Amino acid sequence: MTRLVLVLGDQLSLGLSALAQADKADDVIVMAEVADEAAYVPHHPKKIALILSAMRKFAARLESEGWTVAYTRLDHPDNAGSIPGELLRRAAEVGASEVLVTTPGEWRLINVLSDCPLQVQFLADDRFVATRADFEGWAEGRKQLRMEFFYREMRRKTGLMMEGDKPAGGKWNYDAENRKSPPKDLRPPEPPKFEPDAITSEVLELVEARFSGNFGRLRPFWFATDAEQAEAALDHFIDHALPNFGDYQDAMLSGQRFLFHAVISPCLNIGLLDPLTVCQRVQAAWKAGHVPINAAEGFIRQIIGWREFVRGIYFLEGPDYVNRNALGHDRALPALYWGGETRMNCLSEAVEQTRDEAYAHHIQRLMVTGNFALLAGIDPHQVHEWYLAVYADAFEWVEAPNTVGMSQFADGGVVGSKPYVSSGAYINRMSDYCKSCAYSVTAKTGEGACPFNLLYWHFLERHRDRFKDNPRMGNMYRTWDRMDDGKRATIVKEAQIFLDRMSDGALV
Ligand code: FAD
Ligand code: DLZ
Ligand code: SF4
Repeated sequence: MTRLVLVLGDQLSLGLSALAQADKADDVIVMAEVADEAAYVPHHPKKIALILSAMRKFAARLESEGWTVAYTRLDHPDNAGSIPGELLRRAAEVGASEVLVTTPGEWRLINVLSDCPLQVQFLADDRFVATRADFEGWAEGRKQLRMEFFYREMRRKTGLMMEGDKPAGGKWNYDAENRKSPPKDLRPPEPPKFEPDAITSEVLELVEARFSGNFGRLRPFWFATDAEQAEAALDHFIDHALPNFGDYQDAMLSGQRFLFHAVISPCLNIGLLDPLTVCQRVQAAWKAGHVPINAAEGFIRQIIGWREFVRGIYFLEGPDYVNRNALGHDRALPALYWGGETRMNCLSEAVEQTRDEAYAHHIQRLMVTGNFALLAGIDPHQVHEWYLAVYADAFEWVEAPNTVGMSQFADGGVVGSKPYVSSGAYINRMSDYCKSCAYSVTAKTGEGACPFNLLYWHFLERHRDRFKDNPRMGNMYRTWDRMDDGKRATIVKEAQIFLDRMSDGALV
């Protein structure tokens, strides 16, 4: 009996569990470009183009390997507009009643498929190092879930950077050697840029016609859209950027949008690269003496540590996770996040780069756009929807724990033990943004004082009851409490004036 095998836009891996369980001779693969998936947030046009182009190329690859693929294009007149709608249409066409699917990376789609009147069989997504059961087992009975301890388990499980049962080089973590301030003359390599081929060019025209109202520049479009290009991007990263990855991991420089980052998260998240293979390649480069241990370990930690950890949290915490708001923040996301004018150069740089590239690196996301939203008390759900929309690598299983948890502390401390907040001093140390800013990073109050300086203390004061006894925040409160009353009152008043002006739509 023919079954349908659903392959979603972020499941473009030949080793996918649904394909491994399917029968090439009898089953029909369903792939569909649908309006519903393009509409749950206003995705960046580059993200939509990446997914549609990669889906079309993957479908062609499957056909060339002998699979029967029922592929629906976005502009096809019979397109049902949703994933279950397309499944029902195809089921009627081929006389199928059963569907095989690798479990989607989003509760929304899991629920939609569970409610579909066909018989849907969910298979584990085994493109990760830890299964959901592994993570649940690790988490059980622990008061606090900390990435570092989970990461060590993943090192043991994979054998990556291990010498027997000991960490390579004697330490689990080489971060003390990372995070240098960037020198002025730093010259990072550019990531490789892939010229759109015929398939991608056709998709670009479609996206231009349908989604030009969404925030973000479609062209130039240069992302890798198939496994071969993704492999070439990885090779380039390992050869040219990885050796300096650790040193300048937290640096931010105007005009240097990628620094020594890999820019492979879109490929990893849609299935064009396998995370374990990527880590093995990085380990091999270290073993061959091409990269220092702090770079290799730091990079592998991001993938088998953070990436696996946040996925575990997303599924452990359940569908309501994206609605958490532990700090009760309710200010509307200001227009500057959608490209509205701002005098704050750090935000202007991060948002402009996001608009152009559908990419910003971790510290821009965490310590510029995320830090500001948290300090300003923006509604975390609006912040979550913004991150889910604007980055090419954004899928809820990875985006939500990073945004709702790590960046906005809206989960009350599940992902992180303290909020990631900083004044302008941190941004000034790690970037050159402050040099060209209308505000002064050294001014703490008064005309032209850096808004991060005001909002930082305002945040601590607003949330004193929650954070005053947090051992990792004691120093912050001691510094604040040592200031004289007059200065503290001025800071709180000026911060409030700033927030009111911003919410009134004034140029800030
Ligand atoms: P590199 O800096 O070169 O790191 C290598 C790889 O490690 C990345 O490709 C990624 O797969 C992995 N990685 C690094 N940090 C994390 C992390 N915190 N969580 C998960 N994986 C990580 N990452 C996404 O893939 N999708 C998202 O939607 C996403 N949203 C984020 C939202 C916020 C508020 C923050 C603070 C971080 C978010 N991240 C997200 C994590 C991180 O910023 C990106 O993975 C990284 O910037 C991708 O660029 P890169 O490939 O150049 O990464
Ligand atoms: C993000 C996205 C978009 C924009 N379009 C499609 C699509 O047309 N068809 C499809 O199968 N998947 C798409 N996706 C990816 C899904 O939204 C993704 O599979 C879920 O968010 C689960 O991670
Ligand atoms: Fe950002 Fe403040 Fe520096 Fe301006 S001075 S770039 S607002 S941190």
